[in-house]
Amino acid sequence: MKRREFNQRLSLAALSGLLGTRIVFGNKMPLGYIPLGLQDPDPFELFQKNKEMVVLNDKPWNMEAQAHLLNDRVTPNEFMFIRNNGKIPENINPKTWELVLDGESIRTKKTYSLQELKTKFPHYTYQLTLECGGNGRSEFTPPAKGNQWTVGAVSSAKWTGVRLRDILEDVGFKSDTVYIGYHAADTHLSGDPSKEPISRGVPLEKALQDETLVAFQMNGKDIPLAHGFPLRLVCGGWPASASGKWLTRLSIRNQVHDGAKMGGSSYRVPCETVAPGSEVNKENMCIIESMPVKSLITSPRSGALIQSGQKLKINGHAWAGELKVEKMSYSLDFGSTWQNCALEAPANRLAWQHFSATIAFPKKGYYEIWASATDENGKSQPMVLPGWNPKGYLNNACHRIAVKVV
Ligand SMILES: Nc1nc2c(c(=O)[nH]1)N[C@H]1C(S)=C(S)[C@@H](COP(=O)(O)O)O[C@H]1N2
Ligand SMILES: [Mo]
Repeated sequence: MKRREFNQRLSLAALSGLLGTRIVFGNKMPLGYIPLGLQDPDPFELFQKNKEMVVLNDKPWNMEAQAHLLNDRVTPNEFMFIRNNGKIPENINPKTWELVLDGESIRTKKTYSLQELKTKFPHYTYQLTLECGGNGRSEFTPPAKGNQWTVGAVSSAKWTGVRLRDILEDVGFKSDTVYIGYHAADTHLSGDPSKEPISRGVPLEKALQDETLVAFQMNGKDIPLAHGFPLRLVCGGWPASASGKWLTRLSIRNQVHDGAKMGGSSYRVPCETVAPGSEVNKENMCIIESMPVKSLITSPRSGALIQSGQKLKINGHAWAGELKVEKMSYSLDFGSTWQNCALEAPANRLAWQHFSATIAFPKKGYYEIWASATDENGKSQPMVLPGWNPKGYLNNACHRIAVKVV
């Protein structure tokens, strides 16, 4: 056998090993060719995610958790969903990273280095719940386009940074200030440098809240790359699209920010309820602000088998955007009657709240456990589906798990 052939055979075997299956027609593959299946990075390794996370899209990367993965009180990186609209920036250098403050309503335009931000302003740490506006989209009918999130596009990590308010007060803003818009270093999928993948923000009142951070740490470490390293805006309780990752610029606007994905039907819902499938005019679409009341049973996972006569402890989290969750209930009979769960206070404002209950089952058989939270204004979750909207946002239907008592 010629040495060349021998090499190719060897590498074919090695490549098959890496792919986890044999390469059919591998003998026809050009010498030195790397199969596409091995060219894409493994996202679990790349982003240090748990293997049970679910990849919804790779261009751009979108990944969600499953309910049982979100059992921690504070979400660790491995279970945090990733929602990207563009390409993650490359070659990030935190030593030269800058944050520019500009806009029509700024008093003095200013640029801070990352180091300056960290040394000039006091640091604060809050646990902040971030839920994608489209979490739960997969359940809507007629279906809505976009990532088909099930229940796992929500997280509640601890964020450390400086207050956006302190920065805004340092640069000074005029009395006509309406909105703070963010700009970031990620790039548009088209490759067109004049386009931004996303540039949203929040009204001044939200920007001035104690918990609105320009963060440089998540769970006590540098923010992981996929979640906005080295600097990120974090606005807990609002659709997570308001929390700009890879933050490079904040614009103090004298109008509602008009960056990418602020207009049209992006992160907007009909101002008034509409019939499923309706066309809605632009003027009748309102920007999503505080997220609605919602909860998730994170233990046990759906499909659990319970021994007859044994009690089952369930637990999970509940959150209600800017509001507190006041009451948490579960139902064993498809929503006919409800029992109270024990509900803890949040670690701080805008953090989710932990709940638990111990359930005794009357007899053997199939059950569903439905969970419903009620916010401090008395609003509860809808049992099956909330109001339909063109982009499939704000599905806060009761989370349900199946159990069998055997
Ligand atoms: N720069 C930038 N910021 C962004 C995004 C993005 O694509 N680019 N996606 C937004 C959306 S839609 C969501 S839901 C959250 C997701 O945050 P995570 O990936 O850290 O979970 O980031 C928001 N901030
Ligand atoms: Mo999102």
